[in-house]
Amino acid sequence: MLLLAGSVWPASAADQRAVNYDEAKVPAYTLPDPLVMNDGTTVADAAAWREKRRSEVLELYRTHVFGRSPGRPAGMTFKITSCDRQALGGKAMRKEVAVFFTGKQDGPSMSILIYLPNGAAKPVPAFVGLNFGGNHAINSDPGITLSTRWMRPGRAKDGSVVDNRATEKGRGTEARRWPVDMILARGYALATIYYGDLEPGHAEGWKTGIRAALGDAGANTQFAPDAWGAIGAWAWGLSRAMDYFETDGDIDAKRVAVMGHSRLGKTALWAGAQDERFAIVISNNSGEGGAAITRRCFGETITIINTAFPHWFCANFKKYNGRENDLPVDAHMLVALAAPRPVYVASATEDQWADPRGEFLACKHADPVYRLLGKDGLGVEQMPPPDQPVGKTIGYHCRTGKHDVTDYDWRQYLAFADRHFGRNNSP
Ligand code: GTR
Repeated sequence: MLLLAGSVWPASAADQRAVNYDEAKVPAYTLPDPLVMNDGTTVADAAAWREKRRSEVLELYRTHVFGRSPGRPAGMTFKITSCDRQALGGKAMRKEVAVFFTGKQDGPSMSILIYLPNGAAKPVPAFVGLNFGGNHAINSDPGITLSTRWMRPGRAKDGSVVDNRATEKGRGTEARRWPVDMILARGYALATIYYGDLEPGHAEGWKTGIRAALGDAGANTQFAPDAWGAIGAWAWGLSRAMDYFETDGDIDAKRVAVMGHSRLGKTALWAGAQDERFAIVISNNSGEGGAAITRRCFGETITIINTAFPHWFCANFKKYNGRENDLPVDAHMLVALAAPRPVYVASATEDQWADPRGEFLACKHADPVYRLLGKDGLGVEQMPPPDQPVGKTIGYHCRTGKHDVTDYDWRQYLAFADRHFGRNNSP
């Protein structure tokens, strides 16, 4: 299967006919109120959100959408496998850290690639995100270890086909989405992990991923209806990276922003929802199952996503195919699970598949939770024109262009992090 742009990928011709891109045809819907408890009573104050309602919403997401993930494995160990203090022409320290989930070096593991800005006062704040193409794809730095995991077949920069083994040609193929120099120049570290270390990105990927190695896969054929899907597995890996950051004196683990694009944007939202150690949560073009209001049935729908990617969510989520209104949550509640921490949602004008307006509305309807917690939330009522970032503790923009991560997006994330981390280095 070749990697296709996320903006146009309905599962079949029939699904394609069913896709709605007409605002006038968005059905009438009522969103579940994030501030109404399961028993019908209203959340009266910040303490009630923190102590009761937040866990209820999290539990609803676990049961119906992403499934339940295990915690930190007891025997997990870390090993620095490489360190170069003069990487990228002297600009950065590059570290690679192996995380052995069961403590066994031949057991399930992931590799974290970290760049730290040289000359910055330590510990530094950091961005962490999963990548699609292997750590070696995020920069052409020849010092990055080539991934030995399964790779999605694709094309190298010279146009030649890269098969499912990483080769030298794969280096830097995703660099466009990872402006390492810009991030370092602003005084942030960047940490990234290949998502395939946790679970390769295809329907059978779980068999060689951590869900089989650590989860409740049993005979490797059946998952419990609320057991974690692939997104749960990927998000779990981000929390294990956070476990590592807490041990690394170069990184300020209290100032880590988790960021992801597309399916990995859904993953970043879910990681940030479950793990409050992430200080900022950033969703780039996450769309259906991420930041887009699913009840709008605009662009990708639950049926389409569960058909094309049956492995992403828990089995229970399939009950909501074509029954969006019965789902006890919607995307505004996923955004609100970041509260009171800053959360940023980014859309793109040509990414109608991900429903930019639905992503904006999720921010807007998360706003009451932020306000209850004494934060200033989104602070606007209307969706802003393209390329006009808005918001306070909830940030939002809709960039001109396609489903992608661009320097424009990163500039907004850096400025947002600067503001919330009390840094004054915005250009
Ligand atoms: C699309 C999918 C989106 C998005 C994207 C990706 O085709 O429909 O929900 O997640 O793939 O992650 O590549």
